[in-house]
Amino acid sequence: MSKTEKFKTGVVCIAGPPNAGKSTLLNAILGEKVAIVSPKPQTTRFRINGIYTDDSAQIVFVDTPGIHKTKHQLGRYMIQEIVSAFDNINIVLLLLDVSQMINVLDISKVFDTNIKFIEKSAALKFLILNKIDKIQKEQLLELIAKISENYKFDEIIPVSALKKYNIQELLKTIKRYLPVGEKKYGDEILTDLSEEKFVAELVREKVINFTRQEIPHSVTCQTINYKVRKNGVIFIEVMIYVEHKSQKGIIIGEKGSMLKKIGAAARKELEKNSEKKIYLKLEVKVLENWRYNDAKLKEIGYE
Ligand SMILES: Nc1nc2c(ncn2[C@@H]2O[C@H](COP(=O)(O)OP(=O)(O)OP(=O)(O)O)[C@@H](O)[C@H]2O)c(=O)[nH]1
Ligand SMILES: [Mg+2]
Repeated sequence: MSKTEKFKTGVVCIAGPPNAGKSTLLNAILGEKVAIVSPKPQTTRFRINGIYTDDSAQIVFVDTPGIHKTKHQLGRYMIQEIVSAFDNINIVLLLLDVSQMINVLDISKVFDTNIKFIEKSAALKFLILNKIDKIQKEQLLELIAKISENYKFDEIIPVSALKKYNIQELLKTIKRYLPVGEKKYGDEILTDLSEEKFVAELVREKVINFTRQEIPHSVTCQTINYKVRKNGVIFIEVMIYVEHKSQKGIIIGEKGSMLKKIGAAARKELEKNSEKKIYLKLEVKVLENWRYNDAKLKEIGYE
């Protein structure tokens, strides 16, 4: 930063439909994984703040659940999480998956619900066209022309969150719009997500990736014990809740094989990140129809 430039700060919300790549973008910006990612929709269930700091700015990025219609209390909770992320922010990034848009004749089908939703926020609105690695350059240019004809955004920025294309350009543009301010967080602070919550999320990510159909949606995880032992080993106990008895059997698997696979994958990733020895104990419990019940949601941490 040159001496004449002032330090910028602000809050930027990442919103958009499920599976667009919002959490992947947050991780790409931070250069570290703080939000879980999966190819299945509705992975993120609550707001996660990621704090990006460099020499010229400190920006809080808020990852949110996907904008969707819902039939249950968990879905309503998720929608509330998005709406509450719109308070006191500078910019909303509406993130869309371009590969879902290039063959759509009437783009209003993709846009209208999402735009109506983000209009709940008074902040500036940037359109972020994600997954450009999946389409041709000509297709992207055509799409941008079509969008510009019909919609007004403060900026339109194409990126690939997965391949990390154009992320620096995105950051540069965001900084141009942010006000001058002072750093609120230490440089080393990356997220407001506690270690306990991150571990539970990571176990849930493995469950999502190893199971099919309704299971990913019916599962939630909660860390019920987290201790650093005298020998430096971290002992973590995570409860995996399912909605029905039959799902418990699927998660455990034959002779516990599925549970073992989930645990091993989560532990491996945790050990790689923390460089500490981790002992991860998983348990599975049935909490009948927890997604449909406010009291049960509260009990397992959705407050
Ligand atoms: N090819 C490609 N895939 C991407 C890109 N960004 C994300 N993905 C993939 O898209 C899928 C969804 O990514 P997420 O980051 O979980 O999407 P999300 O918007 O957070 O989804 P929800 O939390 O369900 O709302 C994952 O399989 C990602 O690897 C991208 O730029 N290119
Ligand atoms: Mg997500």
